Amino acid sequence: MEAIEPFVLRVAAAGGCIESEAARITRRLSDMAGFYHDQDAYAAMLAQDDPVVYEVVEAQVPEVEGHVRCGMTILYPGRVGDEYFMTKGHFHEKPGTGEVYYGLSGSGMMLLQTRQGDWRTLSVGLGTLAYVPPDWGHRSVNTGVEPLVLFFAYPGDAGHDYDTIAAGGFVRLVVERGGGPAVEENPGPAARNRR
Ligand code: PAN
Ligand code: ZN
Repeated sequence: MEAIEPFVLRVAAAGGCIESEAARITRRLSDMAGFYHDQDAYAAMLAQDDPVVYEVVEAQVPEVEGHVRCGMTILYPGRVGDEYFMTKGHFHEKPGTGEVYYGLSGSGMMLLQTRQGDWRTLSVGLGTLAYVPPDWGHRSVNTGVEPLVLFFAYPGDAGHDYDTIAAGGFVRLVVERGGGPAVEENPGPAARNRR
């Protein structure tokens, strides 16, 4: 296994900041074509602005068995139509690899589903540990008004399969109804824009 020096990262909940050696990925609205169910709302919003939807700050840990990849996701508040800002979501490529999340600020939900279509939701946010068992696809959703900041840790060799979710989405959506979040059936690509 590749050896690295032990290290600490200073994690600041409010600013979502990890100092020292960390890679930062920024996902803007324009990076999320096809992910939101209301494609008209997506296009209209993008015509006005291209906000940052989320950032991932990840420690430089080898992507091999035995290491633990870790970092944090900063998911900003907002909506595309009635659907709250969310991460793309993925399955881990390597079967049998789970993940732990811990909420440092904000509030939201995690959508989970298996490749067979079984699904769950978890409340996540400040002070909540969310356990993603092996083989459950996962997506974080910010249903609050502050940034949702989540620390995460997962096996170094897990790998990421984005294609499955990009193609079919999750079977449930987290949408705003009457001022609060509701979990609804995803009408699917055929029903998009009919709502
Ligand atoms: C997290 C996610 C992070 C961003 O590190 O990668 O929250 O979500 P997407 O990767 O779905 O865009 C994780 O679950 N890693 O395995
Ligand atoms: Zn993951």
